[in-house]
Amino acid sequence: GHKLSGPELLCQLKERVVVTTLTSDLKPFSGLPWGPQLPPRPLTSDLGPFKSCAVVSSAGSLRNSGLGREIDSHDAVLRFNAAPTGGFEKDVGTKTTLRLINSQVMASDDHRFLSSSLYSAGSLVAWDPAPYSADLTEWYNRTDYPIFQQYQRYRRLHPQQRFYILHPRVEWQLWDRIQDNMAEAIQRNPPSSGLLGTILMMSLCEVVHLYEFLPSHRKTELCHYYQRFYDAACTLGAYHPLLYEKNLVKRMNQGPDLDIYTHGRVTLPGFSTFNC
Ligand code: NCC
Repeated sequence: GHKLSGPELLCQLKERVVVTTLTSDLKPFSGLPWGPQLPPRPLTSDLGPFKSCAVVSSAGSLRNSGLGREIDSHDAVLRFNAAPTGGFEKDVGTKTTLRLINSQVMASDDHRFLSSSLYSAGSLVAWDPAPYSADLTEWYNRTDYPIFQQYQRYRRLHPQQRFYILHPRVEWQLWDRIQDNMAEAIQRNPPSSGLLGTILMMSLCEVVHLYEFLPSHRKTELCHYYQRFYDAACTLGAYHPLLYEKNLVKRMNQGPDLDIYTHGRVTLPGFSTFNC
């Protein structure tokens, strides 16, 4: 069929992906004893709007990028999972406004989610791969990892920190946009944290800069900038439809192609800045 242009794709995302987080008034949470631990309002009512934002992928190609100062110059910075700033400031900056974490990170012993100070900067947003057509109650009863148990524990230990859970509908509304814009059938797994975080920032910011989501000339098989582990699947995808996500982002990029090559930088407009 007809291949959508960048602006048309942006409009589809704006109109068909409703970025929101769980609130304490939603069923089944409203009827649960711990339900009031959830925020009363969604993240988009509590945070922003920001002028300029950075989304820092965890890619190995950030190593020796020297992008830290540029990343810190943004009004808000989003990081992922266990990606640290300490020891990597020159390349990834120091500021953390938001951290998007998958439920695997929350649950695995390796990441010491409940006790590590890595997670104490900024606000947290967690997500868990929900079944495609599940409602909240079905998902609640069979999450991939024990996201709700860990959420309750973390809230008790860190009651002052803002902590949201992404509404699982967002995953599949975004997945539908990817599938609709690809000729072949893609795996029915949710988008990566990288694309989920990008959409989140597009609903909070006037302009969003992604770093090393589309790899620069530093492209490497090094998986993360913070770990000595090599696997090309980190950049190209295995479980997540990452290659398709990157194809969409490339089409929506409003910055020069040279920015990708030199800085691994993509520029996307915030949803509030364009009409469809
Ligand atoms: O690797 P991960 O992602 O934490 O990276 C965050 C986001 O950065 C982008 N990325 C990362 C590495 C790379 N070489 N290129 C990239 O473009 C991706 O957009 C990615 O989403 C995840 O999406 O949550 C993921 O989490 C890891 C892992 O669970 C955490 O890092 C905790 O250890 C997943 N890895 C495994 O399950 C082994 C990964 O598949 C996706």
